[in-house]
Amino acid sequence: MQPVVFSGIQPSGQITLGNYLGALKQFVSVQGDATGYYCVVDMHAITVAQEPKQLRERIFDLASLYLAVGLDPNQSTLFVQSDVKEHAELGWIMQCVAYMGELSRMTQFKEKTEGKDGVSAGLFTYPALMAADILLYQTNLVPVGDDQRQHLELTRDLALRFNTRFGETFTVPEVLLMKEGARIMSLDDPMKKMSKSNPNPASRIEMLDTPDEIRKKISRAVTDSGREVRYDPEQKAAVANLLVIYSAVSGQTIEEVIKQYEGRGYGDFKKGLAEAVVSHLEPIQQRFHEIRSSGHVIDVLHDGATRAREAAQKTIDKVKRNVGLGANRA
Ligand code: ATP
Ligand code: LTN
Repeated sequence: MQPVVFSGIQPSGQITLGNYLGALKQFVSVQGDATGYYCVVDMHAITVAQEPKQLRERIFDLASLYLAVGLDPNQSTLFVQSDVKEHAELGWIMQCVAYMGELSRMTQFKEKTEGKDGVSAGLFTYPALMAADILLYQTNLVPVGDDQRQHLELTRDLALRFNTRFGETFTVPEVLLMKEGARIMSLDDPMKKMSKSNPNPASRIEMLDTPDEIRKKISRAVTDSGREVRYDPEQKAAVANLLVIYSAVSGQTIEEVIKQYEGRGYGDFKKGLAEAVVSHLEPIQQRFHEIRSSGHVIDVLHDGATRAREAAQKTIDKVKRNVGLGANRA
């Protein structure tokens, strides 16, 4: 049997090269060998304020990008989280399995709330909903970026706790991380991860940036002292990050890239990198615009939700039976 793979991305901003290299690219690379479920997690997005019209547009943007990078709706199930209400249902049950203590230890929650007023309760219980997303499909593997590792650990803990308390119900999933690309850093600060919600747009490359925007951002990216292109994540974190990006978009190994720039400075290296990114993204962008304007994505998402619902219902029936919920005696 093929492994079940599940992952989700929030429609909370413009998708970045970090999201692509850490997550999306893995979705495509496992596609032939897995039963894949790829979700637009809109209910996660509303844990922080979203403008309704913009949210709806971003849902279609993200789904179109799923298709543009190569997810094939005949092989993978693409859908929107809120279209399958079993996510909310199991999300609540997982909130009742998760402890306040473990949720308070989540670093993403700490980072996203630091110095903020009006933090929603949903942002706090967010990892319980994420666990529900994954466990509903009896998932074996979850391709994500490095920042989601802690949430995955919690998901495993919750699955094990549930199985112990209520009997074997869930498959305990494993995280799938890219060897390189699991943590792409900001262009303006190699100590921070590239993020779609960073207030500085120059800190990230967005999947739909124009070639000129990409060239400009890369030419302004911070580098380290010296002028030698060398892979040293400790001493030369900024250049190491650019090398990881170069290797991922060009298909060359890091060693090959270094060799190519031997004896040449950062200027040449950045120019080469910009062209490699531009030419990697160009066909994706072209497909994106075609798909986005065709309206085809609505049918894909409806069909995906129907298929996802079928799988999710099986799990939720089992969960309710094992927990003792509802009026069914089955
Ligand atoms: P935000 O920064 O607004 O929280 P995000 O950019 O982290 O959002 P998510 O929707 O939370 O985006 O993440 C989608 C996927 O992309 C997740 O699997 C996440 O681990 C991965 N990801 C996000 N940023 C990076 C990055 N800089 N490098 C590698 N993977 C990343
Ligand atoms: N929490 C993730 C998004 C997310 C997810 C999921 C990822 C929600 N549900 C299920 C993998 C599997 C994030 O913030 N990147």
